[in-house]
Amino acid sequence: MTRVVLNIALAGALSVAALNAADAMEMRGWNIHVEDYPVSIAMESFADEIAEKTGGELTAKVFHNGVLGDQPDAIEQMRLGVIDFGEFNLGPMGQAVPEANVTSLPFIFTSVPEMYELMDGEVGEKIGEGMKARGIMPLAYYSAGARSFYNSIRPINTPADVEGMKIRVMSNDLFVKMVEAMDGNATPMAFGEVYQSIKTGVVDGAENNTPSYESTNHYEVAKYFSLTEHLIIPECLCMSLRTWDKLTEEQQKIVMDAAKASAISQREMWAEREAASLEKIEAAGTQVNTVEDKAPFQEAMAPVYDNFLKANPNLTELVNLIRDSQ
Ligand code: BDP
Repeated sequence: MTRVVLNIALAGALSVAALNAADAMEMRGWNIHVEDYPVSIAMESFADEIAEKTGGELTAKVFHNGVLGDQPDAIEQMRLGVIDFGEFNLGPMGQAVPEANVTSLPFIFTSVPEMYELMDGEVGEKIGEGMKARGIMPLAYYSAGARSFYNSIRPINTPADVEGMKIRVMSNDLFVKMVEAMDGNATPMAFGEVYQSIKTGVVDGAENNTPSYESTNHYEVAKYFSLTEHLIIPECLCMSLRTWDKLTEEQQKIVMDAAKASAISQREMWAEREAASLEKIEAAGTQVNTVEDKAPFQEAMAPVYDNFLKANPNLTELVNLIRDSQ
């Protein structure tokens, strides 16, 4: 008798467990960075909060170091719902979402705080609408600071210093045009290939923020870092719309709140990491030079704007929205 009762109870418990397992959903997330990077730490806190608030019904596993593929591929995978979420730079995202390209125009934002303010407001909303139309649900905007040029040959102080240099860029035609505007040779290439390419002379340099230059050890092979700060491109923690649509309203709210909270901490960690990275690269022998006069770079890169607006007249309004808020 006792045994029968126990068995029934056990069977009941098991079927509840089976039901929960069937209901529970684990989402897979893409990240290109190493585990101790501000983006990675913030993504982990996003995942922890989701698991905690849903009582384990919804979980998120973050795959760091780009193991789920290179960035442009991963964006496509996410649109298809093969990857559920990820943290993407709006540069490579411009291939899929034209609206995102406005943030890849050189010197479009004048400072990182200004970028935050605009991305948290109407500009971010407009770009987000573009993402949604292409299967991507934006959750929150992270920081990637400002990007500057670095190379193994010489410090860059004027656009003329870039002439003839082979520079790796992220995959987006705008960046090719940007380097060509200074008579440099641009090579779009995956992030993970840059170290070896500089080391073997396939390219002379690249452009990025100090935390990425430091975390990838590029400072070992390209010792001139010139603070041109020509691009301030936001990053997006976002989700496949296919995955988003599978969530209950309550889960969507939990995911959205967790994303927003993670962005606040990411931006704080970002500022700290920038300072720490600068210290580390200087100690390692990088020659960092500030670029006092950025006007010649802005002038040289101006045709990038003109050509972009000529090719995308429908985005003029969005560019003006940024300009008018400055
Ligand atoms: C880093 C971005 C990352 C890009 C990388 C790159 O955070 O998303 O993949 O630059 O240059 O700053 O490819």
